[in-house]
Amino acid sequence: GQPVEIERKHRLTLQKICVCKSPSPVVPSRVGVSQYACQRKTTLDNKNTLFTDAFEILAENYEFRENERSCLSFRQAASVLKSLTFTIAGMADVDGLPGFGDHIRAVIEDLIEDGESSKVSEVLNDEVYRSLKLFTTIFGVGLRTAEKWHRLGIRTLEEIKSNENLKFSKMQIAGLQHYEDILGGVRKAEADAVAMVVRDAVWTFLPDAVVTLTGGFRRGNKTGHDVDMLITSPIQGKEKELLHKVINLWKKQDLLLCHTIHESTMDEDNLPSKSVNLLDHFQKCFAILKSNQHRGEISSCDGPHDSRERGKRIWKAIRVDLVFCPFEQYAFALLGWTGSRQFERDLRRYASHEKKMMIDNHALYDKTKRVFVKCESEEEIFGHLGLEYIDPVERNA
Ligand code: DCT
Ligand code: MG
Repeated sequence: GQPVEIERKHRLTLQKICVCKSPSPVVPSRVGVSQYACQRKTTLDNKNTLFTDAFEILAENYEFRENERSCLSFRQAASVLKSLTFTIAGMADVDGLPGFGDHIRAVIEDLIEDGESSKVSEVLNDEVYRSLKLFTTIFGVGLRTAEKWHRLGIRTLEEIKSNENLKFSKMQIAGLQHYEDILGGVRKAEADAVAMVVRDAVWTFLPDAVVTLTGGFRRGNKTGHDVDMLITSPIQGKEKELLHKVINLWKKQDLLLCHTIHESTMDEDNLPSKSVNLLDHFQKCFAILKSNQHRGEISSCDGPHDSRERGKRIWKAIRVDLVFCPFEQYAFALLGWTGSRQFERDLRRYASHEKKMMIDNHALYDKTKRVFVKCESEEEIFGHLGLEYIDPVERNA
């Protein structure tokens, strides 16, 4: 790729990115283990689930309590352990690993000695944690709503559903309606079937469109919580027309159980962004689709009540995210939407701290040369960042 002139629009976009600070001082790393996930290979073969499961519970609790620093420390530590090719058996194995401070070491010590951690048990028994965990698994329910419901004394799904004073968004109504289906997650075969339905719909209107399954499934996961689809068109600007056409088609086919559209905020850099909690400026759609359970394809058959009352589940509700990006940003969007979250976080941190560059889902900016670096593939992006290419299946940080 050739460096290109600074485009003001992109520069402003990049200035808004929050680059996470390293949660703990840099410790000399244990033989070759980098503090950055984008310099580690992390397959799905996690040899340290005992520790990483515990860390993820503690991190989530810190997230609920809005202790960002501790949350990140535990997520980073879990991520480091996931990349190891051996199982931690004693405290000496942890020496020199980047970011392993006293709090983290204490939890590891407990787990090595007793096979369990009192801190984790405490969290799992904590009433606030249990409520927030339960409520935030409902599609459309964020931390604020979950906290509010907990403060109102609500503790169970039944209490939510039967409370006549609560007002629900359309996403929350659908989230409650299809709670079990969504909680059950998505299998790879189901994701492939949904990907085909998305392709069919998109190609009806634009046969040249590029439609890619991203997220955890691109990293080789056998299951996931949703299906992430990235869509672009080599014909400039054509992708902009797609979403509304696809939605109308699916409505006619009776495939849509719920959808929310976020229009692109790419051209609104001069306005205060209304979408601070979204990770990029692309047009996107968060939807729940009907997926056929048996034939492995989306069905437009009966409604849920008819089929379920007869004991035959004809379809399953599946969470789908559609993201539409301009062709010249495709490589960045693909890299961003492939994840993992920790991998993305560390890619941004690495670019900023080690290379004086900024990367987001739209572009790569070289702060020294003051240019945007054009990239047509993920390989090129890694190259420009001076990183060895990491395959998607090794980005499970
Ligand atoms: N992503 C990110 N930051 C966010 C949200 C998402 O970097 N705040 C990226 C990383 C993964 C990708 O988008 C898709 O997100 P998810 O679907 O939430 O994650 P996943 O890895 O696909 O995992 P899951 O199996 O839970 O869907
Ligand atoms: Mg996903």
